Amino acid sequence: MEAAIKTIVDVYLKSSGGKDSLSAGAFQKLVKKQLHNIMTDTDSSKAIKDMRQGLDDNQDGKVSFPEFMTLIGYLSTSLSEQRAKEANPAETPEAGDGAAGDQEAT
Ligand SMILES: [Ca+2]
Repeated sequence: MEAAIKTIVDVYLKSSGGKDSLSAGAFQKLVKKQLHNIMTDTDSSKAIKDMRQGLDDNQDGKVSFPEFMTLIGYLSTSLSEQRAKEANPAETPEAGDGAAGDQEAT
């Protein structure tokens, strides 16, 4: 768990060049490089741009660390719902709206 937290912070700071916010380009690069297995649409620059705008609470065009954590929280929630569903197929809880689309072939 501690390693996971450190990884998030390290990856963020590495991508931002040590700054407290990610530029549009840096965010795009980070998502494509680090999140392409867990997220769908990472090939689409427009989809990433839309996502960035959705995360950008203060509308400054950049993704601050708290804004970035919104994405991590969202992905973690989606993954946890997906795993719970796989473990208990009968219960089928209502999933989120599906950003974590790592469907495995059955
Ligand atoms: Ca922002």
